[in-house]
Amino acid sequence: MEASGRPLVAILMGSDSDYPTMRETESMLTEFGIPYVTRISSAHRAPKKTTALIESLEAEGVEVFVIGAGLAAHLAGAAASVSTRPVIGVPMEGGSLRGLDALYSIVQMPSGVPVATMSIGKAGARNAAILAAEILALARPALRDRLRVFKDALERSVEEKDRELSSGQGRGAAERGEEKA
Ligand code: RP5
Repeated sequence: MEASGRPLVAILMGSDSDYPTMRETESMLTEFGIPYVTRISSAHRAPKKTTALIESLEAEGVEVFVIGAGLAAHLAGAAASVSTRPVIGVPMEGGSLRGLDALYSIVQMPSGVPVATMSIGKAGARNAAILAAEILALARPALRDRLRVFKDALERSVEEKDRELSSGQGRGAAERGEEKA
């Protein structure tokens, strides 16, 4: 699959202030070779533009929406109310409630309008890309192979950390200033 082909994933965010977090989604999609498009819209500040944008992205062939929003986050729910494609929501960290407001807003969808809600912040943004890849891989064996490679690498990284810890070279030892020469 070519990363530069027709976008299969649309990354939407409520504001440019969400971009430092949503770049994590972009990098993971790039790692999997999945073409994407990134846009800003706001369900609260620009509701008509938001609906039109989601409809046009769907008409252009986008298969999964990844949506980051903060505070009284409404963008993911708004997309899910318009689209029949899977919508994955990423709550932004920040504001007075440190992202709990966005988490509750995105996860507490009424019956009939599902949004797959990730964890708050950058981990959620990365996981959103992985979940999008897993959805797309249902019909794309080559992408399934890339996901297998990714999961195997993840497993190896844990083994490596365990080995480093046991040999006194791990991050914990380094933080305590006990690293062996
Ligand atoms: C939300 O309001 C956006 O998703 C953003 O997380 C938050 C704050 O937006 P700005 O005031 O930084 O534009 O709609």
